[in-house]
Amino acid sequence: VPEIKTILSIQSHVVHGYVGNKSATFPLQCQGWDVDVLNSVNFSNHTGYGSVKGTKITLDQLKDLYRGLKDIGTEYDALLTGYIPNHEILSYIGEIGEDIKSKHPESLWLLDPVMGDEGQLYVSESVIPIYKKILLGGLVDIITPNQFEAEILLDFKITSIDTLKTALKEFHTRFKLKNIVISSCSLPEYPNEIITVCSQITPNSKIHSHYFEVPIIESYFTGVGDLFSSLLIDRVYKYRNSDSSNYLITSVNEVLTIMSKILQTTSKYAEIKTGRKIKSKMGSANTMKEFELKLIQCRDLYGSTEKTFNSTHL
Ligand code: PXL
Repeated sequence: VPEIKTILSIQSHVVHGYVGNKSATFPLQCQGWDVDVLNSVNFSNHTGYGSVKGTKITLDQLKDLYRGLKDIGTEYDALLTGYIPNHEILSYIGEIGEDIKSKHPESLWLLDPVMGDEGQLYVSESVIPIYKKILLGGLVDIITPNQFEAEILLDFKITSIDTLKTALKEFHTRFKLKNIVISSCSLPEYPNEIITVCSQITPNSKIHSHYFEVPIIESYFTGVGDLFSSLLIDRVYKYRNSDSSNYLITSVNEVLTIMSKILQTTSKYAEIKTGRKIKSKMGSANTMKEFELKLIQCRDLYGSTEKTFNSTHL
């Protein structure tokens, strides 16, 4: 009988579409994870539609649910945390992380500090100091900020390969983080690509950083980061004890390879349905619907170990 791993995933729920837990759960299940799904919000759809209904979890509700999980004795091999709308909830999720890690120090915590993108914050500003506090607590194994989120956590702008290197060093030294993946960076040195960077501390305490140049697919996708972190936590969990100096690069390469196919598939379906190429974020709700990630159509991809990207030492 294949071993089933257990993960607690704390992210958004949307009734329609694929962001947050709706984006992470199915791929994780396909990879043999028992996913305990704790929803930080219960929305009709993602916020990019311009129109959204629903509710956010309250602190009391969250405490109640976690107490319920403790009462029945749940245990986890991994914890995945994503979009958390406010600082009280985030603070308590910090405590949940501490609780899980105290029971199983070897469990893996991937924290995606979802705060915004391209200069725009889409959570309350009050979460910023709490994210910093959680990271300084030393229990998070891997973070996956985008460029904007990395800049917020470090209080400086990433504008070049040099400042990117400084950013990674700061994450490793100030926040004592072992693994960092900056999922998407736009740098003037690479006008036609998105840069994905991964950096890890080797067993002899050296910083090992690599980047991948990922061709930009001009379109409008949402939930991409959530899918990325779900595929990544699976790979890192599987590979971290095998090839200790390179597991992060291998993991990121496999995830980028799958992501690239999913985005191409999503784009293709959307173009066929709408009859045109869509490159801007401004769209009607009907167009937005066509750009929901094609996670079901792509169900055979999640286990792929293909690696089509080249990494460059930073
Ligand atoms: O993918 C990030 C995300 C998470 N949760 C909700 C969102 C979004 C992005 O739009 O709207 C509710």
